[in-house]
Amino acid sequence: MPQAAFDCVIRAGRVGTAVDEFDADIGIQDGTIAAIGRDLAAGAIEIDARGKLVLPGGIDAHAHIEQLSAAGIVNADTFESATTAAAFGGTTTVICFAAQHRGMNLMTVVADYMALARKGAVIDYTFHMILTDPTKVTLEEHVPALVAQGHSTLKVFMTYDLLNVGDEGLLDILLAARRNKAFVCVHAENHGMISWMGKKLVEKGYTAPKYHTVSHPRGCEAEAFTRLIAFAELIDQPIMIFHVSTAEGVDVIRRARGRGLKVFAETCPQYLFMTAKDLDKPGVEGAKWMCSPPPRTEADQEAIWQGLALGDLQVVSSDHAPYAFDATGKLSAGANPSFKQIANGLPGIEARLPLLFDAMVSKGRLGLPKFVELTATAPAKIYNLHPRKGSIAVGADADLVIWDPKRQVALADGMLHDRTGYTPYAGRTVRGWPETVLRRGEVVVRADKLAARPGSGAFLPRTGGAAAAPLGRLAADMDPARNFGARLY
Ligand code: DUC
Ligand code: ZN
Ligand code: ZN
Repeated sequence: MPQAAFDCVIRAGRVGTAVDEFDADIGIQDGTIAAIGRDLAAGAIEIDARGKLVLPGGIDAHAHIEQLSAAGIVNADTFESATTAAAFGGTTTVICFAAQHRGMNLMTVVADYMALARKGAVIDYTFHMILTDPTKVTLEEHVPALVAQGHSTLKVFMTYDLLNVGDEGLLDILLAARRNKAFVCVHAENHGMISWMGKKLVEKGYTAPKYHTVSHPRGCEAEAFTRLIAFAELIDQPIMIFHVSTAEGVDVIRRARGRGLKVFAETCPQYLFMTAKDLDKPGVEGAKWMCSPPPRTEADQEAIWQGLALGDLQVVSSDHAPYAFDATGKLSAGANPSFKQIANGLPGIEARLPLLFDAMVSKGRLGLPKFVELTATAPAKIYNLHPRKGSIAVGADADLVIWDPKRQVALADGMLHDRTGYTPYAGRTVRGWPETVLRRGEVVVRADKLAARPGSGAFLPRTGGAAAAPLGRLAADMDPARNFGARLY
């Protein structure tokens, strides 16, 4: 028997990238793509992809996994369950969080999350480091050491009593990022408005989950974006604004980008497919749709789609933040909590790509190349995982998903692989489903079965890369040539 030319050949699929669509075979050797062409020689494994789409594995750049909240609740998933759910949903790389809480040593925090991922992950992973305690030691010793180990994004909260770093803390973090060539991702909402509205609502007895949406007035997003952008411009530090939910927020970002600033932005399926009305359910049922920022209106959805179309927003991540609808999660404060006592977050790591495929490819909104761009290529480029990840090219990791564009799936509670037991998209039918998933050339999902060992996911060390590089446009107040010689960097 002649020796196979490749470890694996995916044959006769319709290959899709962020720029092209073409019919081809893909030959895989030693975990990477070795050839793309017609009538390739045999593989030891042959996968027939006729009638199917072969797309890059998804990159989910925002997922909370096995993460401890400031209130002491651990989310529902382990690295094994969350990354299994991700793989079933066509995602082969995840960027999750190493979450520092106040008083914690960042070095230890990162080591602990790394150990959890090393043990459980079935897909490849890398981290954003959440900073809630930007002490001198954290910023001047730990951040440089961790960046050198391949942890090159800092994530910051501008809200939450126990997480937000305040204006000066944020400036310190932006400066530390600039010094270390790291990137900064931000949860940007006005803390005072949220806190004040929350108190007023609860005081007057408006405690149901739907009032969570009212407690995050839409203006709190545009205000925080504007302030954050002013800070980033002062420091000359590129930023990523997480989970954009409002039309006004999109507008602020567009104007900043129009001035040439390196402001990147993300949204999530919950802001494209859900509205505040989803939280209007009897009793505390609406808690299942509670996330921060909250879903808004159809007009906001349209504005966000437009922002994606125009490139003002570049990435659609899940913001997977899974809490079960029971005493371990959403109902940890009892059976009838006020919205202020309910953990914020939704499961979404598995449904992200099918929902977007259905909207963008099956129904045609923005089309297949844009689907690939938003869900794989752009996050790979922005987070400096490209060209290893995020596209289909010779030399790239063979992270490939074979989609059945015709398969219709009715989403229902209990059918996905995370451990919340529910999906906020229950009752929705999507067309197009990730059937076979390869991670570095290995089949990890096939015929609705997982074939990957926990811990087989690889850590992806990263530097900040091009997205994190400052513009070199010094603000006058930071420029010794224009600030009477003060050296502040
Ligand atoms: N922000 C997130 O990014 N995820 C979950 C909750 C939150 O507020
Ligand atoms: Zn957030
Ligand atoms: Zn998040």
